[in-house]
Amino acid sequence: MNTITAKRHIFTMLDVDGDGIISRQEYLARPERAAAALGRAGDDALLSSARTAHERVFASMDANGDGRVTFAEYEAWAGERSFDEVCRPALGSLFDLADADGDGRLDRAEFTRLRHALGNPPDNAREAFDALDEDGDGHVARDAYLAQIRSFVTDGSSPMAQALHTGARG
Ligand SMILES: [Ca+2]
Ligand SMILES: [Ca+2]
Ligand SMILES: [Ca+2]
Repeated sequence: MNTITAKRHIFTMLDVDGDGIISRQEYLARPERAAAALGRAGDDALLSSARTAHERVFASMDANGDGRVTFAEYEAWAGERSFDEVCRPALGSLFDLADADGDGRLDRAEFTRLRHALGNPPDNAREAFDALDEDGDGHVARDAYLAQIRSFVTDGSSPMAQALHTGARG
């Protein structure tokens, strides 16, 4: 998969209503939806961090500040630098919401709940987990998880790109 295809997949996943725009509301609903599905209360400290991280991502993506991110804006923005500076904390914050026992790793149940919370199809959850759990110990570490998403976002080359919970398929 090339970079533009990977970006297109991610953009489509974030444009929940399919109108060709990632609205501020659509994007900021992600941590809320994840927290609700993962049983986190509205005043959970991890949810506060997730909200802040997502606000930062949206402000960074929305180059002209009109509250709407077009594909042109997204495409120009997405890359290694934006991933490391603003995406990584947001994705990490979702990981932390899902890490129920706080050990810095997701087991299969935690991982599956996170995917579900972010609206990914359940059919390939097993394959996705197996691909990420490279040493087969039943856990996916935070760094490994974020590194896989980074490689997909920045060069489209993650070995299990279609199964990552970025929602990308194909
Ligand atoms: Ca939309
Ligand atoms: Ca905009
Ligand atoms: Ca855990």
